[in-house]
Amino acid sequence: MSELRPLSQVVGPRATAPPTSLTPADLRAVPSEVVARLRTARCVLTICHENPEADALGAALALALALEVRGARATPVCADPVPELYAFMPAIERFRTEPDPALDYDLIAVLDCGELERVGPVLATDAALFRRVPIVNIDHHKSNPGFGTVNWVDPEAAATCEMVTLLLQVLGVPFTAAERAIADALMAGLVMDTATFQHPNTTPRTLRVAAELVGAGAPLSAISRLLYRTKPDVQLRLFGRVLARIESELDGRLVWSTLTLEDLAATGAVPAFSEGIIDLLAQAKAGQIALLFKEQNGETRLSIRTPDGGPDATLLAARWGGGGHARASGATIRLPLGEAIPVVLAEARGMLGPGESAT
Ligand SMILES: [Mn+2]
Repeated sequence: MSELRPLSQVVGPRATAPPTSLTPADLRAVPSEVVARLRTARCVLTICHENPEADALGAALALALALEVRGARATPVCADPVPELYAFMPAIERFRTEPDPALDYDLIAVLDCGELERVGPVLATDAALFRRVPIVNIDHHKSNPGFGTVNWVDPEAAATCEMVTLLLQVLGVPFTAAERAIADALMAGLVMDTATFQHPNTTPRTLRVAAELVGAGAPLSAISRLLYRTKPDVQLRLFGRVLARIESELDGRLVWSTLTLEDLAATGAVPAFSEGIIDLLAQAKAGQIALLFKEQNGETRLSIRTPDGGPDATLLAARWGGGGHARASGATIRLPLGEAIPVVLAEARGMLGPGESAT
């Protein structure tokens, strides 16, 4: 059984907290109004965005389980069914695609949603609920407009699960509670949004939060393998074909490869299996621009990666109406593969300049 601390030990900002690697400043970052709302709520809908990934699911699930540990009722909801990839998360079966009509919610916690519409169709099907019940908005997307009754938006947080971990510490819910389902859910979100602490969004606080969860028994290594280093054989064969065909020029500063419909047919791969190939191309040592051209029924999908200090990938993607981030962008080019490649390569060469003399 899990060792639950008695609720009498539930800590407030000025109470004596249990031993933790989290700092007082980490815990002060949790707005007191967020804590107050969650302390007093009796029946909470915890909802994340549609097309969910581990950070969204982990945050909504961990918060629901923690509220139950505190004696409240809670329903984790995601408008879409949970993808099979996340079946390893304990208690993931608790997710519903709609609020429980039998419950009378007095609080809605919206998690990892850059805007309220991200909760999906449930916003329309349960419009009255969303109008009537106060919303606590907990999110780390910079663009979040603060749609909640109470808002906690922290773009410095690597994951919404980082924020929820801090919140649960303040609420005094042990991370070992719910037979460790809370710790595992939060760790899955951290691993997902940081690519196992490799993305530059990882801060000292992210690592302190992770230390707390590993200390509670969350299987960091196993979760990382499940989320990032496990692939169907068919997908590995697809990667092999695309990687075998890598080309480069300008002393290796421009690298690219292609993925054709024939590659999918020959390996039996589905288009989603191309996920991750561009990140392997981006491992080319001298690469300043890595490109993957994917054939798509008369059009070409372009993926772009550039290293820290390299060209702005959004500038290249913008030529065809695409976008993304400075280090990772994409665009759809309304040309067949064979015509798109020379056009894009010419633009990319222009961004890189003429070889050794370039700065
Ligand atoms: Mn997230």
